[in-house]
Amino acid sequence: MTGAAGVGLEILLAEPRGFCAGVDRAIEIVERALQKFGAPIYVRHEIVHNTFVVNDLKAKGAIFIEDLAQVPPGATLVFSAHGVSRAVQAEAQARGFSVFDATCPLVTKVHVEVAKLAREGYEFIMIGHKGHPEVEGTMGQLDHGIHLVEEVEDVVHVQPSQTEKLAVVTQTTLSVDDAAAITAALVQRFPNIRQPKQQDICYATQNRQDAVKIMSPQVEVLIVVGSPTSSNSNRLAELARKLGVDSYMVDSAAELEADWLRGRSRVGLTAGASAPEVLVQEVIDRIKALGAVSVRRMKGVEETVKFPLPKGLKL
Ligand code: 0CM
Ligand code: SF4
Repeated sequence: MTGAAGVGLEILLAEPRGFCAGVDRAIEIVERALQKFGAPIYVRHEIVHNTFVVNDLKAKGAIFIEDLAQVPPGATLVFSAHGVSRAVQAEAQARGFSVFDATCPLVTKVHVEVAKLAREGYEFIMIGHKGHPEVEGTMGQLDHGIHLVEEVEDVVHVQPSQTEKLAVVTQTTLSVDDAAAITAALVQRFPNIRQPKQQDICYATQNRQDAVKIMSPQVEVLIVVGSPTSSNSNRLAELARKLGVDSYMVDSAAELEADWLRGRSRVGLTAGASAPEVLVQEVIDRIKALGAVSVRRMKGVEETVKFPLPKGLKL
């Protein structure tokens, strides 16, 4: 015991945390493609937003690119879990790549809804973060007619060409509460706006935020394992802060600072949907080395969602 942390420091472990079904599937697609077709396998964008996962797959022979011009003719290409625009799909086809689509089925569901409602003449307001690959992919399902709002303040400025047939769609990994506030502002401005039957925010995002809400009153600080690029991981740290709890994101155990735990008696620990459990265990070991004496698992909903792999990847 180094004495850095408070006496008798306890770790509370959030449930659920870490990998979701879409991330499991996306990583499995790259691993199977490597096993079946051999290296290199090209992957458009980080397969999921996690440094450890990306480095691990790079070591196994995956090459991550942003621009399809970087992919040689005849190569095997995987689309990331965040999905791609129609233009990217068309370019991959035109260049003749052998494509495996690791887009999470819950993102594809949003794409399908956009295409269906567009055929019925709808225009869209998308709630999401500008520049995020999922937003580019979903907005890129149509040539025009999707307007992005990032916060409540944007709602007064959005200018659809008509308000009779207007629908709202969202990125899957948003803050549930922020998305609800933006949706409420949209409904106030456009009372006819159509909302999805079931929210576009996915079960994994919802469950991990719910777990942080339950945990926050019981801890003095929350550590979130996740990479800086990961939207859903960032939302967990942000949520804890909104609830008055100091919160820090770490990409690996090495980033955890002893000062964060000084004088604390309870630390919460969770992980974004793209952060592997091995990193959580390394963070636990590091907090123990700094003085934690016990780990307690919170009760939480059990996740049983599983998505099938695309055809052509059976080993
Ligand atoms: O969307 P986000 O940035 O949270 O992506 P991620 O790779 O961290 O998490 C999994 C997903 C999706 C879609
Ligand atoms: Fe799919 Fe949600 Fe996981 Fe993203 S976070 S991959 S949308 S299940």
